Amino acid sequence: MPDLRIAVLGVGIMGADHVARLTSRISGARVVVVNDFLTEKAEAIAAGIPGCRAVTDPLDAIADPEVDAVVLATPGPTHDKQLLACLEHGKPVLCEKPLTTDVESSLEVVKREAELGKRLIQVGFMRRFDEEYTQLKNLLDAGEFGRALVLHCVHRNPAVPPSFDSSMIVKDSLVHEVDVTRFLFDEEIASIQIMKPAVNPGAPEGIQDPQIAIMRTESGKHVDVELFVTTGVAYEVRTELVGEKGSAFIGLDVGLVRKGSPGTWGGTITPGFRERFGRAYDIEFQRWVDAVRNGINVDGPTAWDGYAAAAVCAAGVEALETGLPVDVKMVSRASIPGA
Ligand code: ISE
Repeated sequence: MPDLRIAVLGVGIMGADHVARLTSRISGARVVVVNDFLTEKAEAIAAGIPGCRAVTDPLDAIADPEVDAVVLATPGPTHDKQLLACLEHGKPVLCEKPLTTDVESSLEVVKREAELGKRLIQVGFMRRFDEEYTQLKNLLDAGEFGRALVLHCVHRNPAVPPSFDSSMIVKDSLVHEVDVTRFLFDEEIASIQIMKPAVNPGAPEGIQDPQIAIMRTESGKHVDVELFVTTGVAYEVRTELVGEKGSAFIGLDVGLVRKGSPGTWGGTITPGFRERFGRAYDIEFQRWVDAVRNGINVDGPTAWDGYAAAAVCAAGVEALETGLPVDVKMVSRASIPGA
């Protein structure tokens, strides 16, 4: 079977990482086109890959007859137009989160894909491919914990880009726990509240950091998340599931533990999400490439999952402003046949 010819749109930190991954670790695929609004950057990356060229317009890259599938790592606000173009040209696409930046355009994308009658869009919620999350999900589905009741999560970043504001802690960071909750529990999130503890004096002026999110699923399960994105320490993502027959913890980051002098012991904490979830990204990409080559196109979170996450985050941003619990507003999945 010939290699899948991929266009990677957006070669910032994440996109460049995906180009490297596809070029060196993923089998059955090669990057034939790269695009970025910084054309020189795209050209420099293309120059380092045999048979790869830089294309200036992202829509031309999607339409290119020599491109079989697309990876979107462009800024979120450009996703809706690019996703619709992928649908129009029948190109399978792996779209980094968010699906789009607002609920309405996410729903539009879901509907347009459903009208086609075949799935083309996979959303890059990489935690679903992490070995610890997969293990937790398998144990839960096997009934090992009995009925799941509570999820306690910690999501800490050492730092975030200067463009980050309080609402991005919800839309860019909490969105992962939103997806993890839906993935583990197989149900929608019904409401969300955000508490605002005393602010970290080291956080940039005006940012509400940390935040505590409290979510409730449709069946009444409780999820709490500490979000703290300016710790100055390292990358920490922990999840504890509590069920009627026991509990389990993932994300302890326990690698090698060293004893040293004078009288200390310890190890290292993962510096950032690319290191912490590097293996998950590799698994995600290999499975996606295999799915596209086999004509299935999607093997992971769908456009619907992207829409559901957008709906919860929109309610989260409202909750951040009001301090009150906010109900999540979503259309029913059954109302869009094929979604
Ligand atoms: C970033 O965009 C990610 O997706 C990381 O996984 C998350 O930990 C971080 O908070 C986000 O800004």
